[in-house]
Formats: sequence, C-alpha cells, structure tokens
Amino acid sequence: MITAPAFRGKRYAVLGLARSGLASARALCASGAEVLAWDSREEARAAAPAGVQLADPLTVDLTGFDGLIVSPGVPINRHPIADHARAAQVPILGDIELFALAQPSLPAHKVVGITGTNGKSTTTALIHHIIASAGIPARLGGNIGLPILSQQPLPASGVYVLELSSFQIDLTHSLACDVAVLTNITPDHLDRYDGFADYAAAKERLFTLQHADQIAVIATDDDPSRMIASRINHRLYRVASSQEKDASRWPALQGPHNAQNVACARAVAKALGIEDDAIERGLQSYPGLPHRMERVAERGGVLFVNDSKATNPTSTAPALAAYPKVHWILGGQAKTDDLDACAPHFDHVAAAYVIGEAAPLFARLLRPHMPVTEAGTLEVAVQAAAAAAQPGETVLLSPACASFDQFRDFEARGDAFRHFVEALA
Ligand code: UMA
Ligand code: ADP
Repeated sequence: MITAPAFRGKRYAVLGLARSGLASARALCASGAEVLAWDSREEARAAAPAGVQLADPLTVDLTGFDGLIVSPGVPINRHPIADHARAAQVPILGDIELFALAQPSLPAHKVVGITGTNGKSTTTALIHHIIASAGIPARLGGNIGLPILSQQPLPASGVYVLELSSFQIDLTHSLACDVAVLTNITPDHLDRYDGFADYAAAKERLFTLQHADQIAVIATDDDPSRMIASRINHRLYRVASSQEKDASRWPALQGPHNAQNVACARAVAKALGIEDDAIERGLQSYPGLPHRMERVAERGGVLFVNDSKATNPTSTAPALAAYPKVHWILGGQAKTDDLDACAPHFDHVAAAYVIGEAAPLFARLLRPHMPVTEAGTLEVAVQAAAAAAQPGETVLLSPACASFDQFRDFEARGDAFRHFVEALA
C-alpha cells in the first residue's frame, strides 16, 4: 500500500467504498489520518477498514476537513455532495490526487498517465509491459481496475503507469505526469458532462497539469485530439495509427485501433529512453487483456469472441472490422442514440442479437441492414447466435453499450458470456 506523511493528523471524508474508495480509506488510515467514510450500499460499508467512522458526509458539517475523497462513479456533476463540500470550502479529490500528494515522499520515480475515450487499458497495459520487460520496475494502476494506492511503492527509478478516466482527472488537481498520453476522443459519458466539449476539456486537463519539461504524447487521428495537440506549449510527440503499418509480429495487437495504441506506447517508451529492440520485444510478447477481443472458445469451427469492454459504438467498430462473418451480440445501456460508427462494417454482420435496455432502439436501427433477433438477455443471445453460426463464422459479444442495466460491470458481462458459451450443449 502507498502511504504518506502528508496525510498524518489530517481529516478526510470518503464517499464511495468500492475499489478506489476502499483503497483511499485504507491508505489514509494507515498514514495516520482521521477518516469518516460512507457508501449507500450496506455491504460496501461493512468492508470499511477498522478505525473509520461510518457516517454519510452529506449529513455531516464538513467545515475543517482537509478533503472529501469521492469515487469516480459518484456523479459529482449532479450529486448534492459537491455543493455541500463547496459550501464548507472543502476540496473534492479522488484517489489519484491522493497519489499525487503522496509523491514527494516516495522514492524518485516517473509517472506515465494515459487517457482517451478508447484504448486506455490496452495502451496502459502495453506501456507497463514494455517498461517491465525492459527491466525497469513498474506499477500499473488507476481506471484499469487496480487502485494505485493499493499497490506496493516502487523502488527508486521506477515508473508508475496510470490509466486515467475523465472522472478521475476531474478529481485530480496536482498530478503532473512525466509523460501524459491521449489515445483518441469521441463522444462518451455524456450523462456526466455538459456536452462533448466539456468531456474533451476534462481529458485536456491531464496536459494542462503538466510542467514545461514534461512530455505529451497525442494520437492525432481525430479532430478533438488534434485540437488539444495544437494547444500544447510543452514537449509534444504527435503520433498516428498510420505510423504502425505492419502488426504481423504482434499477435495480441491486431486491428487498426491497436495500431493507434502501439503508436502511443512506442512514443512513451522512447520518451523514457527505452531502446528500439527492447520496445520491439515488448510488443511481440504483449499477452493482451481479457474482455478486449478475447478469443474464449472455438466450437465446431465457430469462434467465440468476448469484447465486453467495447462500451460505445466507436470501440465496437474495430471488432466488427476484424472478422468477416459475425453473429453480433450487442445492447445494454446505450451511450448514443445511433450506431453510425459501426455502420461501415455492417457488411461483416450475418445477424444481430440485441439485449438489454437498448434492444428496441438497436433493433429498429439495424433491421434495414441485417436480420435481427430481439434476444433480451445475454444467455438467450448466446444460444441463438451459436445455433445460427456456421463453421468459419464468429459469435462476437461487442455490445457498444454500458453493462449496468443487466450486470455489475463489463467484466461481469464478459464472464457471463464465457460461462454461457461453455454451457452450450
Ligand atoms: N456511491 C454512493 N453514493 C452515491 C453514488 C455512489 O455511495 O451517490 C457508491 C457506490 O455504491 C459505489 C461507489 O460509490 O460503491 C462508487 O464506486 P465506483 O463506481 O467509482 O467503483 P470503483 O470500484 O471505485 O471503481 C472506480 C472506477 N469506476 C468508475 O469510474 C465508474 C473503475 O473504473 C476503476 O477501475 C476503479 O475505480 C479503480 O481506479 C471502471 C469504469 O467503468 C472500470 N470506468 C469508466 C470507463 O472505463 O469507461 C470510466
Ligand atoms: P478503454 O480502457 O479506453 O475502454 P480498452 O483498451 O479497454 O480501452 O479497449 C476497449 C474497447 O475499445 C475494446 O473493445 C477494443 O476493441 C476497443 N479499442 C481498443 N483500442 C482502441 C482504439 N485505440 N480506438 C478505438 N477502439 C479501441
């Protein structure tokens, strides 16, 4: 766990006790801070570390507290806690800001921060893999599902590689990344922002927090990312997917979207002074991540692919492009009211199976282009798709939606897909 003398004797309130909130509460307690914490879920409260006072910060006068730590999943754009904290003049922070405040007492290290709408986890895991396989101590943390405060501190000269969502950046005020990365920006999470420009501005803050001697790596394949690159006043490595033409040597990094991730990771590795042949070895040996175009089974010549992490149409598009005849399972909680980003690849789809809240909308959008089954649940969709698929075809879960209407998160959805595939007669 990462602890810091900076927190000793201070008072913090923590709202949200899932992964990041629990890690924050534990690190603060272990650092000698006084902690009041809450989660609206009783089972989350039950997991609070010993020594924490359980009380809802909304019902407490926060005057004199040193900070309110909120989890990224708490919508501070509309949650009353935001005004409550502001009225008491208490700063609102997240676990990444606590990491930034702990940095001065950690052994000398570097931080690489990765943001973007899609490709964050892949790029983060790939950068971590290249650095670690070059023999440099490295830690992975952040939105990838590993709160950084739960990780062991690195010895001197190590590199912390942090995946940062826009929600986490919103709660961060002093993290200056030695290398900050932007993969791309397309519409996402618009329920949490006052429009697309506001969401893009949240990502841009990662770069405005950097110092003059630090490095920005920006993939300039889309207009909003090009716009952000044009405003960088410090060192900038501009990269593009087109720089990575031959992916044949990197089995876990196929597809045009991965060319963008590779271009970013290569630039970061170079910025950190890693030699070209070590970068090449890292790209070749990168093992891939679960739930991202993950091959889960092959049955009777039919391939089953779990791409549960594709939670918006832009991230689903490359998966459709990757297979010639797809039985496409999609749906859940829609983030957009169209599937335009996927349309160029509709000719790869043999049939669609729609599930969850978005089923009626997606059925209406897709029927003019392909046969559609309103399956409702993932289990029915897997059974129907498996029954229809011919040898050589692919059953693909690439939902283009959030999972929260039917699952705890995208991981639970991907695990359920694997389970239903394994249960097929
Ligand atoms: N809660 C309350 N009151 C409220 C609202 C929420 O008590 O009014 C509680 C909830 O009951 C819950 C907690 O607050 O227990 C919110 O937790 P969380 O949703 O932030 O969950 P964590 O486990 O802490 O996960 C967070 C990130 N979650 C989100 O951003 C929604 C995880 O990213 C991240 O991996 C983790 O911290 C570790 O850093 C997930 C994600 O979906 C993977 N990210 C989005 C994405 O990738 O698109 C941004
Ligand atoms: P994130 O962490 O930003 O959600 P991931 O690396 O987990 O990104 O990938 C999520 C989904 O997006 C996967 O389904 C993958 O197929 C797709 N994807 C990965 N990289 C990119 C990219 N650079 N551009 C568009 N889609 C991508």
